[in-house]
Amino acid sequence: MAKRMFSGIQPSGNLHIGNYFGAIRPWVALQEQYEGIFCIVNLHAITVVQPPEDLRNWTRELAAWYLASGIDPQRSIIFVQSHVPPHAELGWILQCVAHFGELARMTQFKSKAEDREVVLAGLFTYPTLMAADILLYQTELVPVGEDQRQHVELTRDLADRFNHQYAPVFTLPQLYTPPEGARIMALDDPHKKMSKSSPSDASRIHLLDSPEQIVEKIAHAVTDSGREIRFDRETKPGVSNLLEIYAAATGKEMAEIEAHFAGQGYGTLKREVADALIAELAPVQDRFRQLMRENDLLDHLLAEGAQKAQAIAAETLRRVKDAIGLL
Ligand code: ATP
Ligand code: LTN
Repeated sequence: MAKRMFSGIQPSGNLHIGNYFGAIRPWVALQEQYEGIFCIVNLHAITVVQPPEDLRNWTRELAAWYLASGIDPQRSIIFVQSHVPPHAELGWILQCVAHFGELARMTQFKSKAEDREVVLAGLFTYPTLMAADILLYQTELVPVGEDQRQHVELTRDLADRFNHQYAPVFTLPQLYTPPEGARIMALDDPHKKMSKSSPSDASRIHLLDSPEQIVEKIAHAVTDSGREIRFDRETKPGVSNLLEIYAAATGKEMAEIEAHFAGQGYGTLKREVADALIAELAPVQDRFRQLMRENDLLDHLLAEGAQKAQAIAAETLRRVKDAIGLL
């Protein structure tokens, strides 16, 4: 039997190229070797308050982006987290395995909590729900962007603790991050990660941006002092981010890219980065638009996906309850 990979994205805004290069595109490539299970994690999305109509739309759109990018529903399972109740159930149980202190150390929680006046309790326990997502499927590989490393490490710790405390139920998953595009930075501040929920639209390229918008946003991207085009995150964070985007979009090696841009100015670099992005995104955008016209097809695929996911998840949950002594 093929090894399994599991990953998910929150329907919490419009997708950007960080989500695409850091997550979705690696999933598509890994489908050749792994049985894929891809979740739309709407229960994670409500750890900050979302307008209901937006949540509904983003959920459908996310399913369409998965398919448009090349996730093959014949081969992989695509489903919505809230359609499969074992996620919430195991999420609770893992809250009773995790320690308060280890959740308090999660850097994503600390940075998200810092920005807001009201911090929901679910934002704090978020990593236990993510661990439940992964562990329900006896997952071997979790392909995600670099920012999720700490959550995957916690997942391994919780699985290992459970296995020793109760019974060996869970497989310990491995993290996978892609060689290029695992951490795309904000265009207006190369010290911050590009993110869906940042208030600044100019900070990110959305997957649905038009060629004109892409050219404009890249043209305004922050660069660095000096004129040299060289990959060095320390001293040239802005230029390095553009080079990394170029590498992700073209599949070329960094040494080749540096040689290509040697002696050129920032203007040339920006034009070529925009062109590479436009070329990579155009066919995905076409398929996305087509899929969004076929609501029935999306709903049908999501219902089918939920059924398949439920069958696997229910079996793990049964073993978990048995191990703990929940009658
Ligand atoms: P939010 O701002 O709502 O937290 P986000 O943009 O960080 O959203 P997530 O839904 O948290 O997106 O992440 C989905 C996937 O995309 C994860 O695997 C994550 O690691 C990856 N990802 C998110 N941002 C980036 C980025 N800037 N570069 C590379 N990968 C990213
Ligand atoms: N926390 C992740 C989304 C997520 C996820 C998962 C990723 C929820 N459950 C399971 C991989 C596996 C994020 O990107 N913010």
